[in-house]
Amino acid sequence: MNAEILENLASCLLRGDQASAAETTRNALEIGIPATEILDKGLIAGMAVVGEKFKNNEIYLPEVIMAARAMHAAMDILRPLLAISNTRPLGKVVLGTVRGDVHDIGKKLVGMMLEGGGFQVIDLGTNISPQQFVKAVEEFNPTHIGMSALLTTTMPAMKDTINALIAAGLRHRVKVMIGGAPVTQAYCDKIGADGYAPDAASAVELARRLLV
Ligand code: B1M
Repeated sequence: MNAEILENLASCLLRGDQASAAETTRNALEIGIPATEILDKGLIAGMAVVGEKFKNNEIYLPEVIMAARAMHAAMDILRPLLAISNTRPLGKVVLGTVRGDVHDIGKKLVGMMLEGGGFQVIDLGTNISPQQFVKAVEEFNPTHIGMSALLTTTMPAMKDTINALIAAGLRHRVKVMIGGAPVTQAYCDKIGADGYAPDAASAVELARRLLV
């Protein structure tokens, strides 16, 4: 039953069906499937298939856009369940997708999980320039900044942002976390970020580790 409903949810993404994605998510919650399982085995699994089909030219950009909208519709329902309120946050994370990159699904998931893990999250959005990150560090005085990149062509903006923080004399004030499908630990070491996380749950562990 659980497997069936989660497969159903994944196929809602493939069809780009926002209404069914939302309804199936509600049904899954009603029958007691935990929000994290709905996320991992339904939505993220579904989006992986979308990515594979896109790569193989079996589907095209409009279908991917529709899939992303369906994913957002489902994530909106899960958000309050993943993000518990915490009166005294462990830390403050300024989050953004780097310059030139509009992918935001993974970044939003990271934000939700961080909130659920007790962090205050300031999500700057997508296509965030190094200067915008610097301005946000000055304005919000966060403990961490989190950068997401989904394109190999936009990964260098992570290094540019670190350079901009150094130039502004702010690098020592924040821990820099990076992630996104093409990002690796080796890249993190190469550009001098403080940590890399492969997925949203590990991003929370990393943020906690970097606090000490
Ligand atoms: Co685009 N796209 N896309 N896309 N897209 C990819 C990334 C691609 C791999 C598809 C493919 O070819 N198979 C490919 C990149 C190739 C490359 O660079 N190596 C690609 C391309 C080429 C493009 C365009 C250039 C296509 C075009 O225009 N011809 C274009 C670029 C636009 C731009 O950004 N300038 C483009 C556009 C789009 C859409 C707008 C249609 C849409 C994005 C909608 C949106 O986000 N609102 C889209 C989508 C949806 C995808 C795929 C299919 C799915 C991405 C996704 O949401 N995955 C993607 C294929 C794929 O990744 N398999 C693809 C689900 C999400 C939960 O996973 O984002 O990896 P992910 O996040 C994970 C982890 O990576 C990690 O945690 C998350 C949750 O576990 N993580 C972090 C992410 N950020 C983190 C930060 C952290 C820590 C962990 O710390 C701060």
